Amino acid sequence: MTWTWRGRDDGSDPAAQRWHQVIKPWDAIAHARGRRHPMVVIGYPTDAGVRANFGRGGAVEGPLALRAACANLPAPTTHALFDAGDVSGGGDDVETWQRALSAAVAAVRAGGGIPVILGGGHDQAFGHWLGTVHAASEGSIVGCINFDSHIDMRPLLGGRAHSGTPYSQVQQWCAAHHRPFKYLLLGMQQTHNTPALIQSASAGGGQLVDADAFHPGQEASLLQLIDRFIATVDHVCLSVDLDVFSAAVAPGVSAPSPMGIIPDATFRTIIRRIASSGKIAGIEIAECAPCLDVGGRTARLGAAVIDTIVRSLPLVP
Ligand SMILES: [Mn+2]
Repeated sequence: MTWTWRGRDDGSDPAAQRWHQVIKPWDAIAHARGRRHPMVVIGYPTDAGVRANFGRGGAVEGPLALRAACANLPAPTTHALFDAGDVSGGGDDVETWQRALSAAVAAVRAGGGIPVILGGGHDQAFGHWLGTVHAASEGSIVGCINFDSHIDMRPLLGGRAHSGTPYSQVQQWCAAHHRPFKYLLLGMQQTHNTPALIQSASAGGGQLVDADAFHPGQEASLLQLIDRFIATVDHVCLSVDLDVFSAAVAPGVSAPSPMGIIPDATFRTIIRRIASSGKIAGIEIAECAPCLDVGGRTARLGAAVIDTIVRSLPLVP
């Protein structure tokens, strides 16, 4: 389905404009030069990976709902906004979707943009990361920071990817190419991951931070841990799976989290710290399923998270 950007209009004063008034179609060739810090929306309209993972479908409509929720956000004063459209063509084949996203991300990176991926099942995280690696200079280290209640390092099912495998795929790619695997998970719920999975992910190089760490008393040590992780990588692919949040604020996901984190001041401090690192190569919002949502609150939360990140991105000269 095609989306036409539209929304509230308070006039053409730059300080009064919203996303829908300033966002332009992305053309990497035309925009590669002369545009400062472009942010480029890419839709990942599939829940094939969610269904292959025995989850509740609906994320296929996520990009549409997230675009609608972003339309009325205040236009950033520091970044030009573009929309590269949706990737397509995968049918039920998750790896085909991942390859299509990887190509789209690499093209945006080559054009000097920061992709803003709107999902879609969390299998998108592998395409996001792989496209970033392909566009990055040889030998640079691309790390993953993932807000998620699930580790998403489960084994492939019959050799096939699904929404629970993106970071297993990153790990396997790194092992096959003799590259360091850099993965930081924030907001894990013990309830949603087996002890075997927690053990194997930790042993395999994943750094897992429990949702209980999102507490004002632990904020300083969590910020330190994040700073230390970021210092070990050249680029960060930042992913926010909306099921990291409590089902009360994010009901519109395949696998809601009754005891998930809330988007309070501690969460905002954490995500601003990551965004301000200067190493963000791409941003993604995963698992937005509008048909499971309540009054659009999950899509609005996804848009608010994007807005919070974009406001904290430093201006790279
Ligand atoms: Mn996930």
